[in-house]
Amino acid sequence: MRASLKGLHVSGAERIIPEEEIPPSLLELINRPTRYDSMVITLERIDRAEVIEKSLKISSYEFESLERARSFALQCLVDSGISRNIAKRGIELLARGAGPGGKNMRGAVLMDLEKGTRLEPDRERGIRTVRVDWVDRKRQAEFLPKTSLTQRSLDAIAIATKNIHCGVIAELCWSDDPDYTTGYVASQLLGYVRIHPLKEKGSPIGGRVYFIRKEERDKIIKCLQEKPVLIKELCF
Ligand code: PML
Repeated sequence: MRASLKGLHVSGAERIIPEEEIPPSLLELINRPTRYDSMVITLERIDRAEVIEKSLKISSYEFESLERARSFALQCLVDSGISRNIAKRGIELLARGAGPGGKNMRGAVLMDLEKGTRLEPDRERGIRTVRVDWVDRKRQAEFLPKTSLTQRSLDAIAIATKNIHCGVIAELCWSDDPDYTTGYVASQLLGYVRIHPLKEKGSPIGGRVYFIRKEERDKIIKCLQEKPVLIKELCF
């Protein structure tokens, strides 16, 4: 599902479900964005998906200021194997809007972790991680009230888990929703590290940066866009 308001993207979500769950899922997705004037829903048949047993391991950190939270995110990227300069470049890029003219991109930036150059074929579109969901989303959602996680976290954890599975070395993300200020760094080494606040409340600027090895670009793009992946369980 993709929804927009006055030509701007406001919400997107994806489900991999058995056929009988299509009607309730449609209802859920239609009610997901609070405001929109246009919505596109696409249904596609998938015959087989790879199952990953556990998501990345989740941890959460709270900071009293944006500066401290961003410098922690920087350290997480460095600890994940990204050089300080390149990690800084990724944070600065997201902070000013990675698309043309400082706008948000529809998908993620692919950043060469050696040189910091951008590798996505289209800078407006970016790369979207699709075809990923939970084996039993409802069951995973039952954990949410016992934690600080949200439905949005559930989607983001699935995306980040697939990204790392596909060969992304580290990911940096914060939302373009002006009211949602929690973001994360994800990597094989650190897991899914939630960080609050990674942006100022009210700011509509957000997105994702995937740090990758240049020589793996085509293989990673194919995996992110084509390989169906289902994740069994949240890992705490
Ligand atoms: C988005 O897709 O809007 C970004 C979601 C970030 C989720 C962070 C979290 O709550 O774990």
